[in-house]
Amino acid sequence: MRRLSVALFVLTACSRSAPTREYQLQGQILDVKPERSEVLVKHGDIKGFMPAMTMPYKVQDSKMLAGKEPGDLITATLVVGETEAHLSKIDKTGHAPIDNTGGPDITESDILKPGEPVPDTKLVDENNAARPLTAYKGHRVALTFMYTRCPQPDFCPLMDRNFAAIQGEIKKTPGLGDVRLVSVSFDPANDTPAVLKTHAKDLKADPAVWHFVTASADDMKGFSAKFGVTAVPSTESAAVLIHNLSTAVIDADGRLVTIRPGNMWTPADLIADLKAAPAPAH
Ligand SMILES: [Cu+2]
Repeated sequence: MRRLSVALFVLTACSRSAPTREYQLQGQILDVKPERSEVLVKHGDIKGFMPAMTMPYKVQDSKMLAGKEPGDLITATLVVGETEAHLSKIDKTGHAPIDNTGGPDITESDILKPGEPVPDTKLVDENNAARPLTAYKGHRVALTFMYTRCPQPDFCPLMDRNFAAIQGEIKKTPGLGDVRLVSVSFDPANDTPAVLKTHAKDLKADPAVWHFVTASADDMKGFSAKFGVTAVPSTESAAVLIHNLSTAVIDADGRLVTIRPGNMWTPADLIADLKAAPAPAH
């Protein structure tokens, strides 16, 4: 009996999730997006975690954004989990005009709007071959962001599972034969073409349909920002990135149809977006 209770205790201790950490930040709200439960904050150094930066943060509850406006000065509590970060508390301390000097890292105006041409970057695929987005002219494209080391099952691995399901769906739907899938890794330091190739094989990605690409760290930062994606190493481990997610549908002329932020969409949602995008002319 005694032995059993010891074993149970060990099991419980092992399954406990990784601890979260909390930081205080001071900054200014630049934009409020209640529908995305997101707020764009320009903040000072977060001691022990992050240098001064402007980036979008998820809030624990969109109700926290009621009455908040661009220009509000705030103090906030940032909760950092293993792979995600969000604000759990926001207190308004004042209001000031927004000073646009100093180059924020991502602003709302950086993020592509529907109808805009998706800019290209030097993307390299899992065969170490150049794979520019211009090569997809004439194809509707679903593009998502991920990295292969992601430890959070409902983040990047979910994007992989969703794309695998979409690959299956487009193969059996005659009207979707032109669709191509592109998974973009924002972790070029680890996700070399060889690593991406193994990952693609593990997912049974059909090389005719689904490609895995990455770019230099600099190019990737600018490219992912267009989709509202940021990825910064966690302080615990350089192998773990604090990041958000974004999945885009691009039409056959290379223009953005829609962006689905986060992980709440389903393969059926994306298939509907793809069907709504005009099929390429033959
Ligand atoms: Cu991830």
